[in-house]
Amino acid sequence: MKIIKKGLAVLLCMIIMLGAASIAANAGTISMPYIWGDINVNRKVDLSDIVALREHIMNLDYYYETAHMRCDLNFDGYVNLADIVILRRIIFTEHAAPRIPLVDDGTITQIKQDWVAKYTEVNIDEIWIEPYGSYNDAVAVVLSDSYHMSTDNIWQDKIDGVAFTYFSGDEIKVWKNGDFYTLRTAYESGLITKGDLLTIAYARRVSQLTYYS
Ligand SMILES: [Ca+2]
Ligand SMILES: [Ca+2]
Repeated sequence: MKIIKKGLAVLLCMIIMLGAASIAANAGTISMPYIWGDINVNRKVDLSDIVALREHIMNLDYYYETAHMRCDLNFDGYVNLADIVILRRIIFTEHAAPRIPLVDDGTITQIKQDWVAKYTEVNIDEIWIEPYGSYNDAVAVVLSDSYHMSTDNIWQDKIDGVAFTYFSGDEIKVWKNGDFYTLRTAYESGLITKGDLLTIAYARRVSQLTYYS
């Protein structure tokens, strides 16, 4: 099972990296390959998804599996009745997916420059960056470069009830005014709100699932 876990981690890591361009191009719209609430992956959200979600609850899988990611609609790391409540709201009240606030190209370049100045010696073009939205000038991102290689550790951080699964090396950071913070520090120090945290969790889910759709 451990080998399978590691294989999945590597695969998901690759998918996250492949998804970078996609999320940047599509952020702010709802026409994404991953549709919030589409549990059975038929590109519609309807009663059949409630059936599929109930089936998943009866047969729980490991937390990092894609089915579990699709089912965890409130991003708390669990799949249970609370997610059915959200799904019913999505279906019956047209409850919309969180909107990911766009990050402009100039800000992306600035974040890369600040990252180089503080943490690495690589050329700015060698930095891979995936934005998860801009929140009152605080920008959530995943950054990597050849000096910061990922490992195959999987761990989960839960911040005020919002779960983030990390494949080591792809932790979400928050940039503001040239400084970088962990997501937890950014939230606990008031740089981002609980609502922002949920949107960031959604953006990450979109990233992780985009190439499975
Ligand atoms: Ca569906
Ligand atoms: Ca949940």
